[in-house]
This record gives sequence, structure tokens and C-alpha cells, in this order.
Amino acid sequence: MTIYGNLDFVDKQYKPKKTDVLLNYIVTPIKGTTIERAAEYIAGESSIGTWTKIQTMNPTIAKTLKPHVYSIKKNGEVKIAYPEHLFEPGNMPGILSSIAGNIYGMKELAKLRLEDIRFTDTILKSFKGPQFGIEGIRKITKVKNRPLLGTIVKPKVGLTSEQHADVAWQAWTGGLDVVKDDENLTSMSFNRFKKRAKLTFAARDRAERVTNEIKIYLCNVTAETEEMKRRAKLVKKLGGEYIMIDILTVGWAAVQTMRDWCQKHKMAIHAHRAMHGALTRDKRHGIDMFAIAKISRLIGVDQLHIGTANIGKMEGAPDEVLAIERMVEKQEVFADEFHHVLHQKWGKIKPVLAVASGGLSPLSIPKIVRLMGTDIVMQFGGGCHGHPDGTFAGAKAIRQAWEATEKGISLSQYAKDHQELARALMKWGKAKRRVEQPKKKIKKKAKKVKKKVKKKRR
Ligand code: CAP
Ligand code: MG
Repeated sequence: MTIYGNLDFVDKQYKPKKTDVLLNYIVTPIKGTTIERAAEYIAGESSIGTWTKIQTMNPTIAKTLKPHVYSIKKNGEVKIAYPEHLFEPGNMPGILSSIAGNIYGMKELAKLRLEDIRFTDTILKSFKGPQFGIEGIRKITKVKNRPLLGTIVKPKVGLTSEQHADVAWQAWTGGLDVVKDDENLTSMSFNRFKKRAKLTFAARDRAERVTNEIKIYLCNVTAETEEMKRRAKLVKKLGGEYIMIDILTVGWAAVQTMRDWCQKHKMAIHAHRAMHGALTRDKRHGIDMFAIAKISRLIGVDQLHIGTANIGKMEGAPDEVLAIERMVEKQEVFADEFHHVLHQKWGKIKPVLAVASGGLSPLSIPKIVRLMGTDIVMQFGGGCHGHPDGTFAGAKAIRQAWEATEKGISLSQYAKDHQELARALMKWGKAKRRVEQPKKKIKKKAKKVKKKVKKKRR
């Protein structure tokens, strides 16, 4: 197909090189357009082509910069190999303007989803990756081999700075390691950033003295980039070890700027993914959370929200969330046709600590640990402050639910002599029991039927 003159991009015999950036797309052409034709359009528009043959094209450009569509499947899965010279190392916005830019707007495509990117060594080396990695985070928090237990101050927005600091105090002294600002809490008239940071870090310092444990405050600096630097500087001055950033609403360029700032000031980055749903929900359109997580690790966040594998309130199937967790934690990720995942070696890029958050309560802990392991941060907003006896009791219930899980004791058993957990089970277990009740009844009925059948046989 020579849409772009003699720039055929589809070449199923092409063998990708180590110096190719590989892309995995799911392509849904409009009626009347074949996948091959759609693939030609994508490869051309994301690299050196345009809608018609141009006189200014020359053979050198075509030879050195032309991408190759090397795999097309009936389900619309298209793999494209881009020579890495097409991209500016170290410039994530630039890379995305090619591989996730104009192509989304092409009329020939009904839908387009970017599933995964395989970065080359040159591109990997041009980004910092996480400053601390999982090991480094465990050194900062002195939490050796259990999940970090945290909360998000609720209501999301609305408390005064004094009230915010008090809720944080209750959570830390109740037993949680981490207190986080909510993603939409920045600096409001009733809760200015400066005052909140000062009062909450003061509460953190008191809580550390009282509990003799390291306590972490994830202070949300999300704002215009220069303002983020000013807020991060205050966090540093107040003794903070982390800054929290809503990475998608601030944008990748700002995340790169703050990653460089954090290198200089030895600060960790907690990455919230608010707005990801606009990109990730439609499984045949947008950008997969897998690719967003990969970009986040490459730029260098230290902690990243990846979902709760359907245990909490947010969408995200278990196998997808677990594939993301493996990719952010391991040094090599193997190709997985089912998840459209490309083989990726991470070289010296450190791992990211996965964050499970959203709709969790103390009752979720055994399942989360079973599914996602213990190299995670678990965060409970409503599942802490919604405890019938308040935040302090909610924090204790979360800690107790972890202790039970660690000891291999059922929550109901452990609740017999842990009042706060008992009260959490009362509140959130009922909903669960209501749902589960019919199943138990079915089991009882099945047993009765079995007994009857046995009797008859005698
Ligand atoms: C959780 C949360 C987090 C979500 C984000 C919220 O609160 O603070 O932002 O976890 O979702 O605002 O919903 P709850 P994800 O514990 O009260 O649900 O982690 O999937 O990005
Ligand atoms: Mg939130």
C-alpha cells in the first residue's frame, strides 16, 4: 500500500532490532478501512509521513527513520518498530507526541489503544527511574517486610488545616505508617497548603515521639510547576521525605521537572493517577494503565497507585493489576500475548512500590495480601475514617487486621480480643455477610439434599 508514496510501512517479514522502540496498539478501523491500511496510517502519522506524497521527502530519511509494522492480528493488535533516532532521549512529552499524538485523531480510526511500549537501552539510560526503589523506601520508613499501612484524610476537601492535622495525628497514633492528602486537596481558602503542611508535620513529629515509629506524610504539592517547587521546598524544610503529585493532571513534563528537583533534594515521589480513567477505561481506546505505569517508572516515581485488583471500588481486573505490579517491581518483564505486553529489560531502573487504594477497609487486607503480596502500600480513606468509633479506632482496626493476616488468624477470630477490629467487622462485615448469606444457605441446603439421598440409598 503506497499511501505515502513509496513509504510502505507494513512489512511482516521485518525483524525488530534492539535499537527499535516497539509499540503494541489495538486498532479499530472505521467501516471500510482494513487493519493494514489503518496500520499504514498510524505508522506514517506517528513518524515521518503525512496524508500525501511530498517532494521534500528524501531516501535517507525514509531509510533511517521509517518505522515498520511487523505484526498485524485479526483482533486488531498491531506491533510497530520505530527506529529510536525518531525520538529525543529524555523527553517523554516528545516521545508521546509521536506514539500517542495525532494518530488518535485520524478519521480512518474508530478507536485506538496504546497497550505497551518497549523502550530501548538508549532511551532507558536517558531517564532517571525511581530514586529510592522498594529497598530505599523500606529504609526511609524503617518498615522492613510488611505492607505500608496508610490513610487518606477524609473528607477529601473541607477540613481546616487544624482539623486536617488532628485527623492525621489520630491516624498515626492509631498505628498507621502513612497519612496522605487527597488528590484534589491543594491550597484552598479554608485549608492553605503552608498552614496545613506546618501543622501536619508538627503532628507527625509528635506522633513519632509518642509511637517511636517512623511516620510519613504524603503532602500533595500538585500545582503549576514553579509553585510545586516552592511547596516541595517547604515540605523538605519541615522534615518531609516525600512529595505527592497527581502525575496525569500536572503532565509528564512537570513530573520530569519534579523528578530532577527530588534528585537534588533527596525526596521520594508518591504518584497519584487521578484522571487515568479518561485514558484507561475503554479497552479498545486510549492508553492502558500498563503503559502509564511503565512511563511513570521510567521517569522515576517511587510509589504509584495501580488499583486493588477489583477488591476495592475502582475498576481494574485482577490480572491487569497484577501484570502492572509485576512490571513495576521486576527487573525484566516477559512478553505476554494475552495482555499485549512486550518483553522489557529494565537495566538499572529501580522498581516502584505499588499502591493499593480505593474502597478498601480492614476486611480487605487478607485478600489484598493474598493477591498483591506485601511489597505494597495499602491506603484506607473511608475504610479508616468511616470506622464507627472514628479515625483512631479505624487505624487500630487496620493495624489489627494486618496483625491477624500476618499471623494467619481469621479476622473474626482475632476480633474476639481486638475491639476495634470487631467494630469494623460489625460495620463492614454486615454488607459482606448479607451478600454471602445466600451462598451459605445454598451450602446448607445442598448438605440436606445429600443426607436425604444417602438415606434413600440405604
Ligand atoms: C481512596 C482515594 C484514592 C483512590 C484513587 C479516593 O479513598 O483517596 O484517591 O484510591 O484510586 O479519593 O477515592 P477511599 P486509585 O479509600 O475512601 O476509597 O488508587 O485506583 O487511583
Ligand atoms: Mg483520593
